[in-house]
Amino acid sequence: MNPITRRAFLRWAGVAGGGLLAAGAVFPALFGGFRLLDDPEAAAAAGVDRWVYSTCQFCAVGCGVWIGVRGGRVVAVRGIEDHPVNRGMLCVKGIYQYKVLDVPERARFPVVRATPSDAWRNTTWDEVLDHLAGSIRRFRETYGPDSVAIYHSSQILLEEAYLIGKLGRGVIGTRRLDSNSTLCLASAAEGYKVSFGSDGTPTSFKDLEETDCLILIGTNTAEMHPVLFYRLQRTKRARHPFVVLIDPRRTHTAELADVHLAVRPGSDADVLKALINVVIEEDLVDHAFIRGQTKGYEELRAAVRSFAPETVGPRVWVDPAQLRLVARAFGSARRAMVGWAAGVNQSSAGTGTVALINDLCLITGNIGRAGTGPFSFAGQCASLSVREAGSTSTLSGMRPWEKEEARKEIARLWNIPEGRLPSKTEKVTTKEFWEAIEAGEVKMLWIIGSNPVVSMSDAGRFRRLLGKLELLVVQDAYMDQDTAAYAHMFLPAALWGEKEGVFTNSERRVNLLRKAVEPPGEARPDWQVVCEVAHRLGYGHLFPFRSSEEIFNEWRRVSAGTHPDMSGITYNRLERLRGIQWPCRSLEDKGTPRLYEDFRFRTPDGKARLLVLDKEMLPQPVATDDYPFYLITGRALQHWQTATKTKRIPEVVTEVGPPYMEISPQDARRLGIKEWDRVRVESVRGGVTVHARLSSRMRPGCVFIPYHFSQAPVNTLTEHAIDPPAKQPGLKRVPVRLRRAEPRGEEG
Ligand SMILES: Nc1nc2c(c(=O)[nH]1)N[C@H]1C(S)=C(S)[C@@H](COP(=O)(O)OP(=O)(O)OC[C@H]3O[C@@H](n4cnc5c(=O)[nH]c(N)nc54)[C@H](O)[C@@H]3O)O[C@H]1N2
Ligand SMILES: Nc1nc2c(c(=O)[nH]1)N[C@H]1C(S)=C(S)[C@@H](COP(=O)(O)OP(=O)(O)OC[C@H]3O[C@@H](n4cnc5c(=O)[nH]c(N)nc54)[C@H](O)[C@@H]3O)O[C@H]1N2
Ligand code: SF4
Ligand SMILES: [Mo]
Repeated sequence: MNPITRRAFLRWAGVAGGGLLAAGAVFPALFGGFRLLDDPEAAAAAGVDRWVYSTCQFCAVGCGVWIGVRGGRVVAVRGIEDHPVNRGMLCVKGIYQYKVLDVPERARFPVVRATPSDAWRNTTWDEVLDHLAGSIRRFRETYGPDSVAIYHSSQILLEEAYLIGKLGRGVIGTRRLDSNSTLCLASAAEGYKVSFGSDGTPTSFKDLEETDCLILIGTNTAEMHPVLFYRLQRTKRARHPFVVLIDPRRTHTAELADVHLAVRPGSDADVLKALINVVIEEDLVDHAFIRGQTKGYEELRAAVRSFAPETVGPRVWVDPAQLRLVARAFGSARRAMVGWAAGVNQSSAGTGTVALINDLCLITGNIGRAGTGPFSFAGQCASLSVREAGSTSTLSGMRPWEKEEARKEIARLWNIPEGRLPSKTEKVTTKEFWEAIEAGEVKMLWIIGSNPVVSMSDAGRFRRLLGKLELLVVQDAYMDQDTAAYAHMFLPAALWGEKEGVFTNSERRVNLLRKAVEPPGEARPDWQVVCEVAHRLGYGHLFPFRSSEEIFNEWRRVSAGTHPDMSGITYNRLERLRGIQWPCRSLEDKGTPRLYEDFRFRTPDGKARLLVLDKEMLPQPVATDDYPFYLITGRALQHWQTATKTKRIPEVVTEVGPPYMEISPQDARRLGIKEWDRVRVESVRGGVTVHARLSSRMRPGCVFIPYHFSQAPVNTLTEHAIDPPAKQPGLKRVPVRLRRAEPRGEEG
């Protein structure tokens, strides 16, 4: 078996677990979560016929896994010992992922119905695909290509995201194609674009192990990227880098931090401006780098002049001395980095905040060298793949949507007339096409691998507008997925382990997943469904693929010469080298751990831009007398997203329990709320009822609810305002009021 995994993890559990408990955490059972890593051994002891090479299906850390198969069923998962990402480690979700496949709720056959209130009727793939392709053709001809909308997640394969883009943009020609990246990290992608001229994470996990100063902002790495956190913990013990956490909550990630700034929700831009102010005023900048490699320094300097910590401190809830301390540590470190995630991205000021993170790195010369740079921690397993190969925020290959030559090139590579591509008018994303559905302009929506009635901002409104559609198609693995309740057609999808392909992790590492078992019933990989639809629309010659590998080989050609160049990557090389970081331009190329090592950026003059995007940042929601608390939304270690998978894992369900809210003991006492009381939480948009859990992680004035629970869908409370450049909604912070719920009758 795999002694390294188990031993090393138990050691971690001993350290982290003790700390987690000492932090007065709301999860006394967390430690148990790590202990359960014994489980695959038990499963393996029951006998495994073969171990199949793959990658974890959950987060974008991208841990290498062996899938254990017995008698045609997946019965165990263990970490790949020589994988550079995880060296055999896995977190609790990674270990248990084998439990999500063979469950009774899996969709096995395509089904249809005339209206969402009818019962489902079994049908054949032939019939349902004729129906789907026929509807696309009919709506396209009658109302134009934009009457067909497609929305997918980043939990499908790179090959699938690529193919959906080719069908959506190249064949249907719709502007209304988007992915859930818009809810996740669109601000990071856009922030990289405005500062460096292109999307693309500049750094590697290894840089985090080589840095001297690390600011973590809006990330709960301990729970969301646990194996990365394990690596950071080891680094902290071995090399003692200075670590700062900026998060309104004292999460488990704070255990790593020398300084924790428990900022006011939504105040990151001000905090970053204060840090930049100190770095500039105390002359901790890298003048040569600023002169040679950047543009806009004087404007930046002027824009942050009035942001001295003493001015900013009170409004961001931080002691000015702490802001100075952090700025000095960052400015004087030889190698410094900023890591961030959804706490920054999910904001209607997201892109501007990311630009400030980039500014801070640039003015101190912290980019393009080992242990330096801005690092957006990606969320889902394929979130980078969607940005690279998909055609949502850019055309495939991160080609700028609005550039004439990029459009020509894509049309040539796809062998379609350029006029088939949608017009290059303003980028259309989720929010715009929701409005178009409301206005009756969208006739059909095809959702692939996402559960937006729970995950979308302002979900109450989203649920209502689905009723306007003539056809809602849901393509998913589980029949009881919440959005399916609103659908007319359900297409059963193969899951991880049942198909082959690649995911790109947070550090641009392309990782391979081999197929281990057959999908249940007639479930099919998403790429096959896309090919079948293309055939029925008369474009079969452009979709001749018989395997994911054939799609990948086309994508290699399409990617050649672009930023995410994967032309040198093959499935066999991926398995042999345990993943390859793009760009990888030839079969001899071992990949690129770090971008911008020559200090030339992807702007026309090669210089990075120092930007303060004040005009593009919307004011953040502020607590009021009527809605005096900041509700922060986010996640818990054990559950995944809207829990469509993790609710199949009994150990997770038992450990997390029913929907809950974390509240500070002080606020609870003031409101007469006791542990486990049911509390009604209301914003101007809606309310949910949850159990109270008193937690010293919360500061007074803030409460926290994870968005995992469809029984208490917290997105019925969130706002719909979006970041103007990235179009990302502000999902993270909502002014709310609280009261103890009546004993009965206030559910959901
Ligand atoms: N266990 C688990 N892991 C996951 C996922 C999961 O569902 N479950 N999902 C994956 C995905 S798709 C993503 S995108 C990532 C998300 O990973 P993270 O972003 O790390 O997780 P979140 O809990 O969404 O938010 C992170 C932190 O942002 C803080 N925050 C909220 N508002 C603010 C603010 O205004 N300023 C600052 N500085 N911080 C703020 C919250 O308190 C929270 O601790 O996780 C990935 N990993
Ligand atoms: N309030 C609030 N809202 C949030 C967030 C937050 O922090 N706060 N986070 C946001 C973020 S970062 C994200 S990424 C989104 C995620 O939100 P969603 O996009 O809704 O993600 P999931 O809940 O994971 O839903 C994915 C669906 O895909 C299915 N699936 C899995 N694999 C496959 C496959 O291979 N093929 C097909 N066809 N289906 C598959 C699963 O069964 C599941 O139903 O939520 C966002 N919403
Ligand atoms: S850290 Fe992420 S990729 Fe690794 S095992 Fe956990 S969920 Fe899977
Ligand atoms: Mo995400």
